[in-house]
Amino acid sequence: MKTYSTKQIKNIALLGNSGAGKTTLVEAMLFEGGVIDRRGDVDHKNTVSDFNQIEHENQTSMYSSVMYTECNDSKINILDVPGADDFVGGTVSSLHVADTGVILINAQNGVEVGTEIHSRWLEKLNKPAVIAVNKCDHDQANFDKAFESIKDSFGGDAVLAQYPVNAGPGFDSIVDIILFKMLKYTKDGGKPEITDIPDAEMERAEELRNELIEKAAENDEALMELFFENDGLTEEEMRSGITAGVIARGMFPIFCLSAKNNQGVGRFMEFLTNVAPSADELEAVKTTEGTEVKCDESGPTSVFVFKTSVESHIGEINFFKVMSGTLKEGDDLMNNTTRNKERLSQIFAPLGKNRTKVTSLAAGDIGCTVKMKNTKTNHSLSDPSVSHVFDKVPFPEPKFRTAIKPVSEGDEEKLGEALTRINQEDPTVDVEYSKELKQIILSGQGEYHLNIVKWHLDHEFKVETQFLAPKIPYRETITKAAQSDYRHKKQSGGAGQFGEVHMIIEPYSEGSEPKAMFKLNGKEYKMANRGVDTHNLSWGGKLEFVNCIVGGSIDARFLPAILKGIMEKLEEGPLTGSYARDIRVYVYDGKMHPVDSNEISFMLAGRNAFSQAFKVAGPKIMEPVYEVEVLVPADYMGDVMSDLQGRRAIVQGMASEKGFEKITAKVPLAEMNKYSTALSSLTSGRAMYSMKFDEYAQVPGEIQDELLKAYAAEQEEE
Ligand SMILES: Nc1nc2c(ncn2[C@@H]2O[C@H](COP(=O)(O)OP(=O)(O)OP(=O)(O)O)[C@@H](O)[C@H]2O)c(=O)[nH]1
Ligand SMILES: [Mg+2]
Repeated sequence: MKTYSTKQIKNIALLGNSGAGKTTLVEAMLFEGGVIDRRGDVDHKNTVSDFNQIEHENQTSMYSSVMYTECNDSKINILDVPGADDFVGGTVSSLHVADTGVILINAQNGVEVGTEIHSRWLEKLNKPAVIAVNKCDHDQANFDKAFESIKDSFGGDAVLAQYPVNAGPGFDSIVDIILFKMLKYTKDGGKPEITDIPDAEMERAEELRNELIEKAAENDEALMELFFENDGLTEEEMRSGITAGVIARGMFPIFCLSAKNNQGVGRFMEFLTNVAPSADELEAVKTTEGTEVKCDESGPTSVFVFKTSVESHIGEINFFKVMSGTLKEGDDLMNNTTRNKERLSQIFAPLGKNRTKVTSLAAGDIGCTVKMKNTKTNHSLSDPSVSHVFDKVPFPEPKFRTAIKPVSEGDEEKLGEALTRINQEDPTVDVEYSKELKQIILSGQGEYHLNIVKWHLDHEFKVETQFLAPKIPYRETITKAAQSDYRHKKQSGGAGQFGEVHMIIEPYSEGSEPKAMFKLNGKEYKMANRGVDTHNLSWGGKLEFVNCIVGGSIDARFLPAILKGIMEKLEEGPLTGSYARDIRVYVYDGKMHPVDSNEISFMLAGRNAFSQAFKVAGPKIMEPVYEVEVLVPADYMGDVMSDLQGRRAIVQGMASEKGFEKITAKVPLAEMNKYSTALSSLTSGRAMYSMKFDEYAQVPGEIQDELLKAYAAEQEEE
């Protein structure tokens, strides 16, 4: 294959709800571009894009895949993504490097929840988009209704560039507003016969042309003037206006297709090559340090790796976008993320599970390579003369968690290795061995997502596993001040042990200052503050240690031992054995023995004094609370709200957003178990949500009692 220059390269991500026909459209695009000579079919499990066994079994895409096709002396890199939100990782990484999103809409259903989710991502990443209504041949196709739903969702910026004359089983003709012609196809599609627009369609076509021209001119003042001067625009002028409109996200032109019958596909590709922006037409990408990197093929080479996959027989394949310069086979680049050198001895244009060897790739192009030593998703590489590091793919936070363990005990290590590999290929799968919970916690985007992970473990890694209910990482803290003293004394032959510690503990909160005086149980305690140490605890929260020793009652050299004793107790809170946090300790008095005092004695005295004080300081269990955002169609609002209330949610706000109601609430993690499944069945899959950790909050009294009972029972069992 020849090396295409930056201007000849268009990177598109195919987006839209599951079943819209993205993978089918890829087949038609590759066929039209002469890259394949026979179109495969999702139902026959022989498409270029869906090449994984699990995708064949489910007849749906689960991973993003990258292909190229050629048309009009241009190269179109196609990123086909899964429509199901469980596999959103592949969508986000693809969108990160795409320059235009093509939103495919099923003419049967119009805008669906997957369409909404993908358009929100496009908006978030500020990427231009065009819309294509597919399945115009389907007997249930209803183009006008689909168009209405597009208008509801995208507003007046969605304008028709084409419409089908006869959507439905006999579909064969499209009126093309830009060409101002009619395209007529045979049953097998391919090249259309181009005819004049028939009289019966003329009025509608002229009206739409005016709308399109007005919209195209809206984003370009000079064009607007031309439009008024000449009472219209030429095709060439219209194209530049549409490009400007698309780049500014001020315009979403709509096309129509039958991907299955290869109707409208060639013309759509031609449009993409003429009008979709190339990478250098978009705002220059900035490095994490804020340096602008021009997408210029003559600049220093830099690439960004957006995807890593592992293929049997080949090993790791890294997919990248050339961010600047021209990458040549054999180039030595510096991995600026890991600071090791990499040689890209062979470079390829990816084509599903295959690839075509190339000698160079210009800025803006997408390629892949094999046999890199230590390079993975999200790494930036460059010519050593620059050290660009690009922003990472903004993968969403996990929202579904489960505990996982191997069925046979000897498989722990194998499971660990397999999960590490899975995480490298799909960064939205999170694995954590929690020492605290004594569980391996697997998190992902939904139950379906994690079930597919389990399938890979079973079938590819041959580790049989089971899912268990995940434990909640509770915390313990105190709610009031308490005093205690403890003397540790041991005198049994040989060297003795002696240490005595007096302390007061109180709740710590951010910004609060140590007190100078306490009145507890009718007694006054003066605190002479001689130094404060604030420790950030690795499990969150703080411990503040205030040295109030006067008159040398305890030697300064024993203070670290006292602190160590307290820390030990913090790691295993007295209520449920969970980590404790947010406590201030004042050590204000004590006693030493001239011979027997040593570190061990003070560690034990400190630990026991702290434990005693903790128990009378109004100890409370805290639980992690997440900020949850739910987007739900208005009809389901009531059901979703009452479900949330049943989950102890505290609703923070409600707002309407593009036909959806947005609920923001704080919900305890303990109540979010299997929420993705519950929400989906409550709303027939019409809602979406995200969640992120917010804070630790005290659990209500009755739940604390339950947890204490459960812990006591657990202790008895052991
Ligand atoms: N009638 C008709 N069927 C189509 C058309 N395009 C795709 N299909 C069928 O629709 C089904 C789904 O197509 P896919 O290409 O897998 O859809 P997708 O958008 O890739 O779906 P996901 O991978 O699940 O996101 C398959 O059975 C296709 O054969 C079309 O233009 N007309
Ligand atoms: Mg697909």
